[in-house]
Amino acid sequence: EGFGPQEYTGIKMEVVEWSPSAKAAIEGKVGERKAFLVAATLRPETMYGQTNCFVGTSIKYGLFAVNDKEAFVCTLRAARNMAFQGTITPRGHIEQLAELDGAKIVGTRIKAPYAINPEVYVLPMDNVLATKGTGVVTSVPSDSPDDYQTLMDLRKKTEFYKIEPAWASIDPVPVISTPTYGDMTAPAIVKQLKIQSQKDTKQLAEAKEIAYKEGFYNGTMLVGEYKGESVQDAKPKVREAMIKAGVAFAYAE
Ligand code: A2H
Repeated sequence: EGFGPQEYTGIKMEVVEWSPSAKAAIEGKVGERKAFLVAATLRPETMYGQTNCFVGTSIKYGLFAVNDKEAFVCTLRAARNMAFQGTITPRGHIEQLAELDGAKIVGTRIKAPYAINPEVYVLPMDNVLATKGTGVVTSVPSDSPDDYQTLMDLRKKTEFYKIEPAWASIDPVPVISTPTYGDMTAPAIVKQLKIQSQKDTKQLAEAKEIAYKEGFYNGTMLVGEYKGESVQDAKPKVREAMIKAGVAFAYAE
């Protein structure tokens, strides 16, 4: 990471059906608003390949009013940033409608904008940082080693992670091709580095670095409006299109 602010894309994942415990926590508090989980990503061009979304089970989230029509689930820290960046209005003011523990959000069904699988589930991830982005991570296992390894861990131990097998059943979707790793870059690098679980954080950091460079500099889009274009060209275009469509926004920190 360099100096100065990191420019993320905030992805709006509308809640289709709350998990029972999240539903109880927000009952009567959302009003007429649509609720969204919001994920911060550096790779908006991969959103076609979302298969689920991750939260940290011991992270505290809030449901924050954005305006009269919308409410966002994210950390208080992120809501503050959004209020100063003018995403949450009025500028500089935040209204928390409800508090939500990460564990309670797991099992919520949400829309994944631009994804080939239009609806996905919220799942738990050990390595979500409360101090980065929104605390919500949209999962693209084809191109993110962390997302891929976590999804594989969850599938192996659904009881331990307190999830239903169906919530983790969507397979990685090929969205970008790279010359070295083919159309499933993250799984190939995870295999090459012999990563066994999401606890292998050192190797995962290395895998993330390799996947990011390979995808960004050598990747070609396999799907979507910019199919056949380089990732470098497609990335800003997908970002702008998503923002224009109202399913994403600029988020910096
Ligand atoms: B990226 P950087 Cl396909 N805790 O989005 C842990 N990880 C978080 C996070 C948090 N609170 N908030 C965001 N992230 C993830 C897509 C993606 C990402 C792909 C490939 C690589 C990749 C789908 N997940 O990131 O530390 C988000 O995952 C590797 C660069 O600010 C976000 O982008 O550099 C990325 O980490 C931001 O990480």
